[in-house]
Amino acid sequence: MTITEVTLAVVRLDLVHGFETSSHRKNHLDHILVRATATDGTRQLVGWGECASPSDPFYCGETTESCWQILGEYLVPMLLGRPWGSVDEASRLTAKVSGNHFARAGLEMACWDLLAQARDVPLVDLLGLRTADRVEAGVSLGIEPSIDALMEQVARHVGDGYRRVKLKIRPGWDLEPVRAVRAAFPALALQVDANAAYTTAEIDRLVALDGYGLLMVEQPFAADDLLAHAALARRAETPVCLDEAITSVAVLRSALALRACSIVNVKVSRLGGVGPAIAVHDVCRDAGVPVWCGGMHEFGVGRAVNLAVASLPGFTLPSDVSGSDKYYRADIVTPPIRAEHGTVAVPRSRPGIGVTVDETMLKDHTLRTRTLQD
Ligand code: OSB
Ligand code: MG
Repeated sequence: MTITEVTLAVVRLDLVHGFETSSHRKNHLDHILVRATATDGTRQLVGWGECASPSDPFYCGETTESCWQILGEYLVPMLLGRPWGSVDEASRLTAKVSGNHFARAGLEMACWDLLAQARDVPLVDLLGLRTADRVEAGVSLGIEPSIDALMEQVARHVGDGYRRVKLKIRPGWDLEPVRAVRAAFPALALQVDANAAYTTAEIDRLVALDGYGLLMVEQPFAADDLLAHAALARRAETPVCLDEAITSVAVLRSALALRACSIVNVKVSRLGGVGPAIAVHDVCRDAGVPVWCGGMHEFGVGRAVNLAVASLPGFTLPSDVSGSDKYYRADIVTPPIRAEHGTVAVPRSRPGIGVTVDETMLKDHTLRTRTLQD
């Protein structure tokens, strides 16, 4: 397989409902779609990937702009015109680029799409023999202006059949919303995500979440503070899950050795692609650590890839893989990705990522493009 041309497109979709985390509120997303043309023997193939970086450097250091630059100036030129036989091999061609996982993931996904098309199978069939056909879907709900507004969101999504609700928290928006949601939904599978908003001085607030029957508390402290998470894990009954902290298998091994978490959020974008996400899944599985698939409000391309990854057997907890309609009025892929009775089907309507990019939708929402050729 040799990639001969790559077009990068910054695509903007408005969210149907603004989303606020501990760091900021957003109303639209600018993701970079990666369209890679390749030759495989006598066939010409087109593969798609998605760089789901937030626009601002608050979740991690990357931004849409940094991804645009790293893809255009480094990752794509390093891959263009160079033959590869596996995605691992393709990734080694760009291994000199350190960090920049969101940028890397966008291109790596396109390689998986190409490889699966070359083999004439849906991506999920390349990933393992024991994959599931449907993935248990949870929903991630942002911070709202009031408890009433939050309760309305929770009720709507529970009514839609989602199997688990995750609430974004921050110091001051934590015990009160959890208490209110738990009181109204005593049996709901509920968890919280702080996006690194707490300091160890506030550890008592987090310990106070014990008693609300939460599935987990996700990434309360800074991404690099494994010891703070280990301290919480020792004190609290609520299981600690890591998201931002887990950027590689090496960090994962350190986190597990330090007992900093007992659950891991596997996020394809954060880890730099499907390959590293599978590697994290495998280590967790061997260690008996349950995982679930996190998201970055991906458009249909990234969402389809997340679903394939989330079908692996270690994903025993509900994932952040909601239907596209939770986020956008219309998505850029067909068939649309939908949750039914709290599960989402792993796409397999075509070889590769299993969904087709709607080129008209894409064009209508594209802000700018750049094409690079061998
Ligand atoms: O921490 O998981 C997170 C969205 C943007 C940035 C960070 C996170 C999230 C989510 C959304 O929780 C999950 C989804 O895609 O539904
Ligand atoms: Mg998170």
